[in-house]
Order: sequence, then C-alpha cells, then structure tokens
Amino acid sequence: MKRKLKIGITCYPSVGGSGVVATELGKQLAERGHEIHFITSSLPFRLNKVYCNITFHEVEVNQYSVFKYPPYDLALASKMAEVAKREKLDLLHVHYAIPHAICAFLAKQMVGDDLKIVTTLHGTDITVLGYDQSLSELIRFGIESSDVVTAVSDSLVKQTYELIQPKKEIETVYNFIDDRVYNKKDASHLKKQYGIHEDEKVVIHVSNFRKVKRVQDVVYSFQLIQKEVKAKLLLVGDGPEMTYISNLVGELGLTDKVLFLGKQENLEELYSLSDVMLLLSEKESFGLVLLEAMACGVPCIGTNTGGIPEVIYEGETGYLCEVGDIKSIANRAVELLSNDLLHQNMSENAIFTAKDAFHSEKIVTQYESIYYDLITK
Ligand code: GMT
Repeated sequence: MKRKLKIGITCYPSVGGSGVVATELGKQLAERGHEIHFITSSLPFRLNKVYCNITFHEVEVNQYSVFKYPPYDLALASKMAEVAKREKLDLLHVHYAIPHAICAFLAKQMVGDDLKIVTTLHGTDITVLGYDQSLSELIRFGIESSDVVTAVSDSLVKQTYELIQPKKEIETVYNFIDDRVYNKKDASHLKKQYGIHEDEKVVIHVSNFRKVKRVQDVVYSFQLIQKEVKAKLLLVGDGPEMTYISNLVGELGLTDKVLFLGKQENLEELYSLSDVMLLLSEKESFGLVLLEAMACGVPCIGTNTGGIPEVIYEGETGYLCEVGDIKSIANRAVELLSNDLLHQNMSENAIFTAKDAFHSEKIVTQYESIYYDLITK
C-alpha cells in the first residue's frame, strides 16, 4: 500500500472557481487519508467542516509603515517554507502561477529540493496577465520552476503555450465538483418563495460580474427570451458590473422579471429550480458554474470560447453560440424552454456528463497519481 502524503495547498481562498476547486481537492484528498495543510491568507470559504487531517495555516501580512505595499508574496513564501519544514511536507500544490508558483519556488529554495511543486493554471493568470510583457517572463519562470504543471482545460494549455511559450509539459486536469452536494433537489418551495409561478421557466446566470463575463448579454438575451416564453431570470453573484447591469435591467423594463440574488451559498438549490443556465463570457478557461448546473440537471448555453466547448457538449448537454450573438443565444434558449422532451433529454445528458467526464473520484485520482509519480521520481 502506498504511504499517505503530506500536501500543502495554496489558493486564493475567497469566492471563485479556483478557490472552490482547490478546497474541494484538499477535502477529498483528506477523505482518502492524506494530511492536508492549507497555507492561505484566510480560511478557504468552502472548508465548512472539521477534518482531523486538515490544518489551516494563516498567512499574515503585516502593514509595516516602511513598506508602501504589504508584502503578501514574501509572507506566503516564508509561511510555505516554515510549514513545509515543520510538517515535513512532500509537496506544495499551488493554484495560479502568479504569484503562488513563484512563492513556492522561493520556499523550495529555503527548504531543499525534496519539496516538490505542482502548479495548476486556472486562467486569469494566463489570459489576463499573460498579455503583460512585464509579467510574462515571470509567469514562464513560475511554470518552468514547477515540477508538474496542470491546466483546467486543453484550451488553457494551448493558450499558455501560445502566450507564454514555456519549455514545460502542461497536462490537462479538468475541474470537478462534489456530486454529493451538486445534485437535483426538490426546490419547489423556493420557487414559490421567490414568487415564481409554476408555469414560468427559470433562466439562471452565476458569476462574479466581471466585465469578461458579459452579463449584459445575459440580460439582452433574456429580453428576447421572455417575449416568447413566460420566464424569470435569476442573477446570482456580485461584482464590478453590478450597477451597470441593474441600470440596464431597469432601462429595458425588466425589473419585475429579473431577480438579483447577490452572492449565495447552497447554489445547488438555485440550480435545482432553474431550467437553463447562461454563461456568455468572452474568456473562460473552464466555467465551473456550468459543471455545477449540469450536475443538477440544468442544460447550459455558453459561448464558443476558451474551455467552455470542453464542458458543454453541443446539442447534447446544451448549446454553444458565438460571443455576443444575442439572437442565436435567445433562439436556442427558447427552443430548449418550449420543448419538454428536448429539455428532459439534455437534462439527463447533463447529469450523466457531470458524473462521467468530470467525476470527483476520477479527477482526484488523476491528481493523486501526479503526486505519487513525482515523489517516487
Ligand atoms: O472566473 C473568474 O473570474 C474567477 C477565476 C478564479 O480564479 O477562480 O476563475 C477561473 O478559474 C476557474 C476554476 O478553474 C474556471 O472555472 C474559470 O473559467 C476561470 N475563469 C476564467 O478563465 C475567466
């Protein structure tokens, strides 16, 4: 039997797909008996239960008056080294090349070569920072100094080679969700509480309302959809575009049909009362919310960009449309919402795909194999 591993995990612990995936991975590895050490700036928000083999090490960033900027990266590197030495960690699994792979590299310099580094790329570090010439050298360095690098979709692997040109193999390991949490629940009571009539369809969008998510396209598409089908739109999340979006909803006269729910936990209940999910981003390396919705039986309409086509199987679990093609998006949604048989088929396919291609068992095993291969090298 293989010995259990001691693994340090670093991610941005606040709300966001990368934090969610990193935390879920830590929880599921702990359930397999590994010793997990989260080294993060705050308690990961999905770490909502006590596990005897998970420890949280807080990275404290002090505000010294001599420094204009608080040194998060250095505080993290030093914490990683301290924890790795004391706990005799086998490896650090960091999420995001910048700054986390660089911090892990520094920690390794302090601890010694036995400490291995696995870096997972999630998108924003490559698709946004990768265009900045002043940072791309550093991203390449972070990638090349890692022992193993993974990315959450083939599309992100391709984009990383195009933009950063690292001399390093990058392996795709898809994201996953906890299917014990994300599955179809009876949410009829909730539908009633929100004042949604039984004969009304529910369109849902979940994001952090950044510009890249093009939430305005969700609203414009819904404006066309609700002319053909009785429907309500649930907008879940919050972020920089919120004021613009709420003004837009008012200007289009949709106030009575659009519900702003803000940031929410227990998303599985909201997916369970929804009939279609829209994710119309201009850049998206994976789209974790698509997978969450699919696992709850919600067919998805997404843009044909980044990793979205690897998650939505065109015509099987949903539809793909070009970025900004509001008419096609609305037509596809109307088609889906007005044909019960089609909806039923796609809903079943969505549940099957979430369980088959992206099952947590499969993905966590993939990460586990990467770790074992690395430490026995
Ligand atoms: O989408 C965001 O703005 C958040 C960002 C993050 O760091 O959590 O999401 C990225 O990582 C997720 C988990 O791998 C992916 O599902 C998202 O597609 C990816 N976001 C982008 O590529 C824009």
